[in-house]
Amino acid sequence: MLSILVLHGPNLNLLGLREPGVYGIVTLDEINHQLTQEAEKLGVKISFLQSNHEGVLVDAIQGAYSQHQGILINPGAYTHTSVAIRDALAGVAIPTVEVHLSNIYRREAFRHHSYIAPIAIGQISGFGSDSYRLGLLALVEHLKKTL
Ligand code: CA2
Repeated sequence: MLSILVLHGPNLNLLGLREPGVYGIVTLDEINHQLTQEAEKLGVKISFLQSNHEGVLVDAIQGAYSQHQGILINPGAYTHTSVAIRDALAGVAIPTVEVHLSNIYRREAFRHHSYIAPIAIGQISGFGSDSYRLGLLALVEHLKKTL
């Protein structure tokens, strides 16, 4: 069975609890629950990790090698800063889909650049919590076609 690792970056543990005007009212637990249901429908296994620490995310990506066939990641603010996360994803060469709750291209200029996008299969940005569900679907479709 295909196994997907979902990674949530810094501050995403605050979803639904702070700044609902920007990021909505859905909590991270609710997003993970929706993804678990979607994964069941798609017939794939799914695991989750949220961390506020860049090195923890790098370790999780390295640990995914030969354990997971796909990575779904919202790198949060590390999207715009982290060469380390990009290098880890490129290093393990696990097909990755990048997702964002907000449309990063409608926001401040510093959010328009992603270090992750060039090494990802693709990016889904701007659909709130649906970005994760759409991203999982795109990732699993891609894996089923290519593996
Ligand atoms: O839109 C996204 O998903 C982002 O990855 C969210 C990041 C932001 O830095 C990226 O530019 C775009 C921020 C996540 C912070 O989440 C919070 C949630 C509730 C309260 C405060 C922060």
